[in-house]
Amino acid sequence: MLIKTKSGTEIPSSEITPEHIYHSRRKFMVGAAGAAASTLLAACAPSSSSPIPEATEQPAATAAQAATSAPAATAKVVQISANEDELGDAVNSFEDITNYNNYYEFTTDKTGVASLAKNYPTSPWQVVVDGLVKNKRIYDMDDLRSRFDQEERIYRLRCVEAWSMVIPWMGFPLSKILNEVEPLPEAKYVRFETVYDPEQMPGQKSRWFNWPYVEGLRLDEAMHDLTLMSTGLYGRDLLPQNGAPLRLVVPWKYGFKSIKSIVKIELVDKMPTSLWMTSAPNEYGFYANVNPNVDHPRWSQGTERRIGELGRRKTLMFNGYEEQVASLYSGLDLKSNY
Ligand SMILES: Nc1nc2c(c(=O)[nH]1)N[C@H]1C(S)=C(S)[C@@H](COP(=O)(O)O)O[C@H]1N2
Ligand SMILES: [Mo]
Repeated sequence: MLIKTKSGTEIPSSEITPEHIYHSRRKFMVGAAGAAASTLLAACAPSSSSPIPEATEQPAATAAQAATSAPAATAKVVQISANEDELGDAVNSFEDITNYNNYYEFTTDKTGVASLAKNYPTSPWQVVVDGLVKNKRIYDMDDLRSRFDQEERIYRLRCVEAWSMVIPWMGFPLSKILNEVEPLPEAKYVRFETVYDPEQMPGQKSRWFNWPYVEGLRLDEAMHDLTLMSTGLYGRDLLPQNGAPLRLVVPWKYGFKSIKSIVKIELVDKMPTSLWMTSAPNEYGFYANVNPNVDHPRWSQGTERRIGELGRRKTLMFNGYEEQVASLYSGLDLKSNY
């Protein structure tokens, strides 16, 4: 690929710092920079309503609940280092990101998650990292925040339901945890588990799903620098609806891989079975790489609706991260390994 410089000359992208890395690796000072540098972005985004009926992840038989409207998030002052991603796509508003969510532990209604999750207690919180590792560990959140620098990563999030957003996450690469616990040679996959708390998570009383929510990655995917453990967005700690206090973000895969509110990370030798593989194995596979050429059995994956935009845009191979991740899948048939 050739990259145009400001002077108009073209240079091979291999000879310069990839723009993605330039944009996404800026270390971000949380709080300290103060209000002077903060950007007022949240209050003026277009509404996310669309006349196009949305696809839905749920098994076809599950009836969606009636939409209710959530109160708008109150915090307006937000702080990020750039308001677009490396492709020039605008970041979504704080309002959209915190009021249009998939979090089936609370409800299958995307606009109802924020109010139902609002008071979910996310502190204190511990994360167990065990399985096939040399050093088993239990981290608490303060521990994770102080051990690993928080950086900002502006990533596209592409839901398998064919809508998308651009989100300025805060967090640190998952590889930092993995390097600390030291996977044993037999470890081939990483399995993640969300908290199980049906008393406070009404959706977990639904027997449609095999709770708790589980997801998995191959170890090399988990070690990839793009794979993020997120603790915040827009320069603030995550709100419950976005998976506080700790969630995974894998930007080249469909959103359902990015599991929320993680309490357990386990290194294993066999491919983990995710909640979605149990619910609808013919629709949601283990890999779940964003791929416009492999349709969902019930809808096309060729285009998507960017929240806040009218019309649709083309879905990009690996959600636009092809250069960084395609080599992970050389020799793998992406149609059967969906
Ligand atoms: N535990 C858990 N994690 C989850 C989900 C969920 O229902 N439960 N939904 C997934 C789906 S389908 C998407 S698209 C993203 C949405 O993340 P967001 O609400 O922060 O945008 O979270 C993913 N992680
Ligand atoms: Mo999703």
